[in-house]
Amino acid sequence: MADIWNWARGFHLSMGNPQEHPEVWTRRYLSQFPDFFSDREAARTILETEDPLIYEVQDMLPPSHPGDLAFGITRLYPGKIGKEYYMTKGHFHVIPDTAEIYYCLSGEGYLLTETKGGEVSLLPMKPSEAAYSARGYAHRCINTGTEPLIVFYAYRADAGHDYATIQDRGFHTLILEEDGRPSIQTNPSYSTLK
Ligand code: PAN
Ligand code: ZN
Repeated sequence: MADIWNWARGFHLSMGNPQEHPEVWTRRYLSQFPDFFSDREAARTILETEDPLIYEVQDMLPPSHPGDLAFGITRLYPGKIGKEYYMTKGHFHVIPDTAEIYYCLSGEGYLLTETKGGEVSLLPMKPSEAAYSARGYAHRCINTGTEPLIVFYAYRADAGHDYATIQDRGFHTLILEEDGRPSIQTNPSYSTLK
């Protein structure tokens, strides 16, 4: 990585523009995680004709030192797979006892957070609002608006990401569009998704 990221001495940078520091951007297309959506049939049908970009992440991932902070920007596009709004994969941290802070820059949606025991905290996100994902909680961004949902986040650098648990079990809660607005529903496949 370029010299700008001096984790030992500090640094500053301009953020959020994919043209700057393109090497730290990761893009997630539907074909990379179709099974995370509840309506897999709808995902498959879309993939027959296109592979939409669902979100992109600028992750300033430092070398894994517990005293460092990983941080970045997530840009989650608007759209739906079936009735389910575009969302990030979502994950637990490998070190479960690590929280994360999100700050909404633009757009609207939710930070869905929940424990392995299925305890849910659904946190709204609008510009200038922060959402705190407590330690032990998995987290996922959901865009319920018509513009990109853009958030800044920061967490302990060595926390690590566990996607497999979410891939296997799903989240307890789904946000689906019903009658043109977001509706909070229990995931009928929770725990049984394979
Ligand atoms: C965030 C997320 C980011 C993308 O940086 O990694 O929003 O979501 P997924 O990692 O679920 O694809 C974070 O929570 N880091 O720990
Ligand atoms: Zn996280």
